[in-house]
Amino acid sequence: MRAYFMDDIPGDQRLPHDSGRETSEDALRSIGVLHWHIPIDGAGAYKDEVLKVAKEREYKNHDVIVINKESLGDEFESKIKNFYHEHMHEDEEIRYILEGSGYFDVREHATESWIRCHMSAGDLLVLPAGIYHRFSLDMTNRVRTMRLFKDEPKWIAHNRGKETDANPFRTQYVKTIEVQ
Ligand code: KMT
Ligand code: NI
Repeated sequence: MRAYFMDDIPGDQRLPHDSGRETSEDALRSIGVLHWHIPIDGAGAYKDEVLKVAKEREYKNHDVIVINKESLGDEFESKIKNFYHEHMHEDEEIRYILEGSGYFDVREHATESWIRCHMSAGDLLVLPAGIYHRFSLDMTNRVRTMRLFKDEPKWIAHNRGKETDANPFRTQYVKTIEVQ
């Protein structure tokens, strides 16, 4: 995974938008974002490894989603739009890339900058509850991802706005990162 600050140049969300400013795993950790690389091996040991992380963090469910035009059909445009709308969840979320690549953008609270995490097969990302983020395909237009859920496999996104800013999970997140 490569993580860097995005540039502010308008254009296709699937382009890299690379400002050239790198960020570090430490900087990501300071906003509650964790990354592991668990290589996909033919024997399937990666699965045990991912599920072990999930169990340690008390996850109960997971699913696998293929994000591309062919697999999502009529839902493709609306899904892509919703994923890229800045949002947060009331649960922590884990995403593990099985095939292909894509971008998870996370908002650095102190600077309001977007940090772009370019994830590819074997990358696992933990996004804390309450962090503003979004997802985009890259120019390859396809990703197969395991989504791990603390509870039922539902995907409730709270789009950024006044109401979401006051959501207790959001205010708790902001408090947690500010004391560091
Ligand atoms: C999210 O929470 O933004 C997503 O799950 C995006 C789709 S998973 C690649
Ligand atoms: Ni999300």
